[in-house]
Amino acid sequence: MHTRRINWKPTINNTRSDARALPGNFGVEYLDADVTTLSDEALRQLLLDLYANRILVLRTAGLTEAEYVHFARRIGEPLLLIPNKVEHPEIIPVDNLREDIRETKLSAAHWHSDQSFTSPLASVTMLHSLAAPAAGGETHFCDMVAAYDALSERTRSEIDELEVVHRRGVSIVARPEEHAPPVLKQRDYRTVYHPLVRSHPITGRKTLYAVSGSSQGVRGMSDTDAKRLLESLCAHALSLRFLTAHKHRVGDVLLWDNPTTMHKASPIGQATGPADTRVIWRISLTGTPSVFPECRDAGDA
Ligand SMILES: O=C(O)CCC(=O)C(=O)O
Ligand SMILES: [Fe+2]
Repeated sequence: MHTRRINWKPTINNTRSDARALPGNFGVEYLDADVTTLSDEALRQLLLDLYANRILVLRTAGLTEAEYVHFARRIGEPLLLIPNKVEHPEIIPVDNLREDIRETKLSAAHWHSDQSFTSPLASVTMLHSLAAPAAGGETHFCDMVAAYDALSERTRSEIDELEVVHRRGVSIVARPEEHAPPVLKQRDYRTVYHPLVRSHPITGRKTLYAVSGSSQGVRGMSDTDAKRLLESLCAHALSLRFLTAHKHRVGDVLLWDNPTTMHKASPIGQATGPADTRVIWRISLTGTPSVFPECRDAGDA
């Protein structure tokens, strides 16, 4: 079936008077975002801003669990990764309150794209900040579209058709000190293949995808060659000009587009008081947002 894709816009959208570029290399922020009253048209525009800018920060006065989940469900289908909240299993608490935070501290401190070891992968991930430490706790991002665009034509033609082998665990390009081996469940041993270069399902923009995180090899390539290739693409993508970081403030809802970004958490110690407490509600989504019915058959968003 023919699917239409939305024209990509290269700059931040200024139809909203409260939209402004984030201070780093990329990203956009809405200063006064009432997500509970967004029309479908406003949500389409919000998502186009997200896709064009990779990350979008909504400054809110704070959302209830129900408001947050309702907003998220308009953007995709929540992945029930750790269904430990009885009423709203869509919400994954990310905090530094627990005593044993070694795993929490390191499990997301390596460059990755959420759920790249599964199919479908995560489309948009959202973090709503309830408590923010005075120092540290930023989430770091890498713009994989800009990284792809900056490759030479020759490299692009060499890698355009390659498929990367993904499996949960420590990627062959990871720095072990940044990546604690995850505790694996039976389903995590499954291998999936994702294109190294993907077209974004909504915008059609080409992007490098998840060179770090769960990458274990390249289909049809020796381990040595695959490691060399993925390491060089990773080093390229992690050049300073493609990086930014967001410092969370209470009330922020940070959204990112997993297909076109990698991210990592900053390791943070256990909270000792309000000044260093970090409490975030994470929701990761999959699928195509309902407000883009024309893109429904375009594959993983
Ligand atoms: O805590 C953060 O800043 C990011 C968390 C993260 O990447 C994850 O939970 O997958
Ligand atoms: Fe993540």
